Amino acid sequence: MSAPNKSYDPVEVEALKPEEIARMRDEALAAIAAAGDLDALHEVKVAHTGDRSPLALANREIGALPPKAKADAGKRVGQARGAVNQALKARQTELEADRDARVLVEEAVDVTLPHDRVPAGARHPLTTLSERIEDVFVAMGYEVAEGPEVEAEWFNFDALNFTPDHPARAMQDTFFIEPATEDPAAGSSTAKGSAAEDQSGVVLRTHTSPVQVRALLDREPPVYVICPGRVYRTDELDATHTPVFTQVELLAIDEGLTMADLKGTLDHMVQALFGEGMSTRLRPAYFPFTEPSAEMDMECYVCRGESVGNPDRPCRTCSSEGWIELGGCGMVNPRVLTACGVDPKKYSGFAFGFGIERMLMFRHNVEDMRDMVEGDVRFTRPFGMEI
Ligand code: FA5
Repeated sequence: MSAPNKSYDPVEVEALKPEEIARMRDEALAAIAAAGDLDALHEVKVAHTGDRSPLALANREIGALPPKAKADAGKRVGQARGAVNQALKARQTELEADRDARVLVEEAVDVTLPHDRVPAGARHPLTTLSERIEDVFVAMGYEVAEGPEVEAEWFNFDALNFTPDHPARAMQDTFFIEPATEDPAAGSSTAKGSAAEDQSGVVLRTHTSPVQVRALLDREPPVYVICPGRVYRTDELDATHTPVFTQVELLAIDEGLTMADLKGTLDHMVQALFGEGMSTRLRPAYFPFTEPSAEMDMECYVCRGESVGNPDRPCRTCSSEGWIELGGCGMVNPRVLTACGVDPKKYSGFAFGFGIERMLMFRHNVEDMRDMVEGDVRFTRPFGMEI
């Protein structure tokens, strides 16, 4: 028996010829270079490196070759496949970089462009409520009057018949900007143009009542004015007090005005603001600038008094008292009229003043006054859009 003929090594397999392998490789490289995006490259990859690709099929032929031819063909196919894979990888990196650069441009956000979701603003409920109150009186012929928040002590106190030692002037209640000049000779005259007026200190007004005085000095009677405005007191900020709050003051001076006119005006106001049939009541009180003076209460607009003595129907708004305290009022003290140069024998009148924050509290069930001053839109938003 003869030994195997090792010199016999046929290489005549068409698909493995060097020029054929080079053609397959070049076709693959050309297709890779021509792939314009990652999807196209994926198709090229499947076509030229997948199981049914020409190079993969050629690779399968190698196993049938004799050793020498197998080694040659294996090397050729291996090199061709290596070149194709390397080109694929390089093109993949290139196309990914292109895609990333394009996405950056296409999906860029221009933060300077105007957008259409700017929330429409609205005014604070304190402003809109005080304007609603003004409107009630403007409709009746009243004029809106204003005065400075930094006020002469004379307007804030003296002209309103506060004695020099009245406790409200004390540093604990009043923010003083400048103290009064001490001159015992000046006394405590409330007369306009007196030495006392000249030596008056300067305060942040503690109420809107000094606007009464300014209105009387600026106008000839009859005078009908409504005066909204910000006032200041040295109160701590808590659930029911704020050192800066809003008052609305009303002053009516004419011939023959009486307490009945005051009562009718108050009733009209609460009916206009809280509904038909509402009424007010007056309780004796003291203010230096009104005589007689009263605290004014309005009927509870929620329970209309039905909660009083009725544990089955408690009312949070009035604490089951049937009445809600509004503020102070009275007939203008003749001494104030005299200080403003108005003849008290000919003219009389009434005034009232109340706090808007407190009214906003009971009108809208606001439990804490601090919410009104903190500027959080979650508080103001439920009041809606009033421009
Ligand atoms: C006055 O200020 C008088 N000028 C009212 C007046 C006018 C009486 C005209 C007679 C004639 P009083 O100090 O009571 O009165 O304040 C009126 C209202 O301001 C109070 O009823 C209350 O609603 C409100 N108020 C007082 N202090 C504060 C505070 N710290 N924070 C919020 N509201 C306040």
